Amino acid sequence: MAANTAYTVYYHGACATFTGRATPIMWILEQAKKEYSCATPDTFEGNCFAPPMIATPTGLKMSQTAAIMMQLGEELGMEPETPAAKAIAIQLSLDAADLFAEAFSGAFAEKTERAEQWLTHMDKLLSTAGGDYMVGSIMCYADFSATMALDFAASAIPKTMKKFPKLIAYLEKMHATDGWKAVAAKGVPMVPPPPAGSGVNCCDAFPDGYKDITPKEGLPSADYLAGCKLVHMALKPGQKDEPHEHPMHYAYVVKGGKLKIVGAPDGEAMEVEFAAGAAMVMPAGTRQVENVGDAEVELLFLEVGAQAGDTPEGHSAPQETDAGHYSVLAEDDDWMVVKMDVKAGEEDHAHSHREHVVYALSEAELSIWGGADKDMKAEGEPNVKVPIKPGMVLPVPTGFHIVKNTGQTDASCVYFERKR
Ligand SMILES: N[C@@H](CCC(=O)N[C@@H](CS)C(=O)NCC(=O)O)C(=O)O
Repeated sequence: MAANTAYTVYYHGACATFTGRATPIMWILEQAKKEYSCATPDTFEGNCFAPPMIATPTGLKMSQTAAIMMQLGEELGMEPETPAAKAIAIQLSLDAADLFAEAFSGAFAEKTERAEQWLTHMDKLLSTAGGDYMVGSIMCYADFSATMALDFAASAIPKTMKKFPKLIAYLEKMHATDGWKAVAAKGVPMVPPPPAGSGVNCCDAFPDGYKDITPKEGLPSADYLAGCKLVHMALKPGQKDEPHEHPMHYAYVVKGGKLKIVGAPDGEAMEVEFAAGAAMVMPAGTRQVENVGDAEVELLFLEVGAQAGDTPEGHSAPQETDAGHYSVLAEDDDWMVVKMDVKAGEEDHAHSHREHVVYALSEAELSIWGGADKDMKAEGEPNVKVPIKPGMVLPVPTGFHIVKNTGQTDASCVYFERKR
């Protein structure tokens, strides 16, 4: 019977869905052009606690990623030569295992300082190595150990990683190795599939805190707000929602407070003090939000889809015709968040809107004269009188109109409007 010359790597799902800590083992075996196969941990017969485990052609069976890498480094001729360099490689392999474990636990999302300390340490090892690699001028097994930790850091804490251009350049070099490329070609991610919350919208993930308030009746057209969702979020102090995903969205702070947002804006955790009346443009992404302040926080946001909609002919935006009544709080090329404040008895000039949705912040009575003629006179009876109260959502048609506050109290509204 022919001797078994192949290695076996035992790991979850036989490395078919994610390669995890088995990744550097696969890199080094590929780099050394060794034959190997992957198997599930339950088929392993040996005295080991947790995957990854390996079985080598000589019958050796072992676990612990760092120890496996040291063993393979020696066995495959990929360890440094001098005792001093060998010692540094051992340290680096163990450092990398610790760094990976901390990063993988998600702890860095909250402890960016700790993440930065780790990366500073790795950067120092590289800078003082006296060559292009972590332990000098020749690549060794510990470079693959370090690459696992740094690759993971680059995806988990990209913003912190960007502060270390030398580490990024080092990773680029490691990504050009045969070993790294051969594993990449398998198309299996290093970390398990996306976190909980991906693909689940906020209203389904946490109905206690998020309500879909997109207007459903009295719509100006059948395709009004197509692909958009107006959401009202209210989180009480101490309340934490479930992971969820947002498309691109635009937010307005109805009631301010302090939120901890995990996953924003770059996959890291942020504690943000939201001031009432502020607005912002928010990128798409997976989030989990906790109210870490002592007041209820209320946010309003419009999640948006593709751009669609008409621009009224001779468009005349109210923030230009009536800057005293209308101010743009946040905007990008596609949408804007606008605040309208019209005191009791005040009236604005004829102006026009693209598709927009209005949320009332105060109680008042708005009288609206609608019309396509921007020179029209606001005489006679208004087309509509709308008694507004806080929380009311108004689907207003695209086009020209004049607004007058015919109530006894000042009117405040916020609206989200397409910009093209
Ligand atoms: N220190 C070990 C950690 C091993 C480990 O945490 N393995 C994970 C998969 S990457 C596992 O499945 N652990 C199961 C367990 O600890 O019970 C190593 O670096 O290999």
